[in-house]
Amino acid sequence: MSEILNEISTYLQAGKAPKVKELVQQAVDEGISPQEILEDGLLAGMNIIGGKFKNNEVFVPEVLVAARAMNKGITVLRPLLVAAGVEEKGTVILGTVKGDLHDIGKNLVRMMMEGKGLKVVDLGVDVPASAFIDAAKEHNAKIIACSALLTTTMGEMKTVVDAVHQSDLNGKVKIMVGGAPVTESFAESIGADCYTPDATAAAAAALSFCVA
Ligand code: B1M
Repeated sequence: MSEILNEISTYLQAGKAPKVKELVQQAVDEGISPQEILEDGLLAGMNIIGGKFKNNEVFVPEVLVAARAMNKGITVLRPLLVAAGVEEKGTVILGTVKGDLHDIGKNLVRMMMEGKGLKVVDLGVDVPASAFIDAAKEHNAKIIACSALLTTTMGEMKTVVDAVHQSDLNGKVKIMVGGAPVTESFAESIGADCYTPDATAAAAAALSFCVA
């Protein structure tokens, strides 16, 4: 693999956003394909950070700066990828449910999903069920992903699941849930399609739904 792609991966892991952006531009100028820069430079680095995060070798701040560096690199590539007709792997509607303002974990989920090449429409925090549904229809999404950090707002996930089942999205979108108080058995009890305990696992599961 080209040395510059290794450098992109290394600087991304170190969270050096301006350097990553500069190297991505340099790689483009050297004639390396945008797809190769994305897969073997940016995503390779993000996958390493994701693995370390899962194993508690790095923590939230490191993941946030690495994700920021990845986003800087992607700003250079995005127009080229679209022009080259590289299809995004699928769209995810993501948000923290109604009544809940915690967004740090949700933001990590977003970054990890983007790191897998998924398009994420982030509705933010305090998102009512109707907004998840409207956005999924508008963006032709494959997944609705809900985060909740409070035992008092977990129940809102059932409202989202019920609303999807009663809409014409039923059977067309998968509903993923997560957040500190959420468990596998809770997810099953409300009829969600998937529970994952952390952002890395959420991104892997979302990708598997999108490429299935
Ligand atoms: Co709040 N808060 N908070 N808080 N807060 C908790 C959650 C709490 C456990 C603290 C405690 O009492 N020990 C407690 C909840 C208790 C409960 O319900 N059982 C609590 C409370 C009570 C409250 C308030 C009610 C306090 C008050 O006002 N009296 C209030 C509620 C406001 C509201 O939402 N309506 C409140 C407010 C706040 C702040 C605004 C101050 C701030 C949030 C800032 C922000 O998010 N921008 C805050 C914070 C920071 C916390 C703690 C300290 C940290 C949460 C966090 O960001 N963790 C938290 C205590 C704790 O967890 N130690 C606490 C780091 C983050 C990376 O983890 O979000 O769990 P987490 O995300 C993980 C996984 O859960 C998972 O992936 C991430 C990691 O990979 N994940 C998903 C998350 N979403 C996922 C979705 C998926 C899959 C995985 O698929 C879709």
